[in-house]
Amino acid sequence: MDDTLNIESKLTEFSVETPSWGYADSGTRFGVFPQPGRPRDVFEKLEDAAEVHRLTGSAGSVALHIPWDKVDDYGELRAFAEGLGLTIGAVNPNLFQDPDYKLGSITNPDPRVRAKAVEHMIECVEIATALGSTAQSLWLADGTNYPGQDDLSARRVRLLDSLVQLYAVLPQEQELLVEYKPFEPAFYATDLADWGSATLICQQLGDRARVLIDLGHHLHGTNVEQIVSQLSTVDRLGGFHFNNRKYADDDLIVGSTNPFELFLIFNELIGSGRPLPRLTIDQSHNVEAKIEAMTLSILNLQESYAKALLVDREELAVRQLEGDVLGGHEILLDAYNTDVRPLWARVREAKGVASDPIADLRNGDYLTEAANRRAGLQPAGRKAST
Ligand code: RM4
Ligand code: MN
Ligand code: MN
Repeated sequence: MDDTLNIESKLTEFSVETPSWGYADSGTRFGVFPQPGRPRDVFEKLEDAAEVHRLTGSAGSVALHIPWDKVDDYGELRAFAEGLGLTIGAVNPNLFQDPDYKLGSITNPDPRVRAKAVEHMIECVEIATALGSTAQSLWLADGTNYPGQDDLSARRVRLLDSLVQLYAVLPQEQELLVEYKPFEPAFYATDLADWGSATLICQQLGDRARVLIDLGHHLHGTNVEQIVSQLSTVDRLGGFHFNNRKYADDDLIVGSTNPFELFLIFNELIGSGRPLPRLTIDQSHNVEAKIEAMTLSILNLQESYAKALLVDREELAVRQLEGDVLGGHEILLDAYNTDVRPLWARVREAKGVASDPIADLRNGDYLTEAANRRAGLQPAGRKAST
């Protein structure tokens, strides 16, 4: 077991990216329920992210989605973020909303559409460079709905060919994170459906291509912590999209449905002996209060991480070697059942942030002031991006 000081210094360093899209209005297929004070552009999303960071001390970086967060002047955006004490995290190209992408983006049978998609990915590399970001994070909606709709092998060739073009222009300081998802929006064959497919592609691309695990992107029963272990062993684990689900890609607050899985994931991350990969939240808050949802997500991540740091790894190894089936399991339960909230309150206080972030948010003025400031449709004096 790490000693207390060592654990506290690890907690102090703990850092998670929050997603710009998790602050904005979002909804289901059936409706969108606008919330008072919701940010109207990326600048206001950054303001909300800064509030979450002020409360938790672990959320100093914000992932962006392009074109949702497109602006005319990225120098201005970067300076604005830095002024709030934030950095820009991974840049996510959006390859799923343009009508041209109806039959896929970089695997589309039409070479014109593929070229357009590659061009957008390259544009995102340039945007990341201007913003000081160090990652492209790629999720493809590409796939087919019916057997025979397209040639599976031809789509695989197009996928690699397009990504090779992207990887060729990726600056040294940027990495490529490749996300997978078994279904939705494609319901027969998704082009990057699982961690194996994503790993093969990364291995064909190069060392800076790594797999990103989204907790909502597995079929039921999948052992996600074992995927962590597999990918860590071959140094292909690039990062996480944290959220929680009960059914499919529900994008609910991380740790809300299956906190034990979250703990086991951190247990594998720490057990791998490697530095933590890029940790990002990927949630969309439809009925819950967005800033509170994000704050609670960070707190749940903080607590899972602390519990996993408490695992007595030496004793665990002894019991595993002895073949003590439940002895090892009980070591994990000991750590999981520890109340780490006082520990985190101490760490946050030492960092000068809130010891009780949710109470601080609820009792503070930020939410009311944001609702007052953001009553209109368009932020005053700021031009909408083109
Ligand atoms: C997808 C996937 C991507 C995210 C989009 C909005 O399901 O998780 O990471 O960018 O949703
Ligand atoms: Mn995701
Ligand atoms: Mn998702």
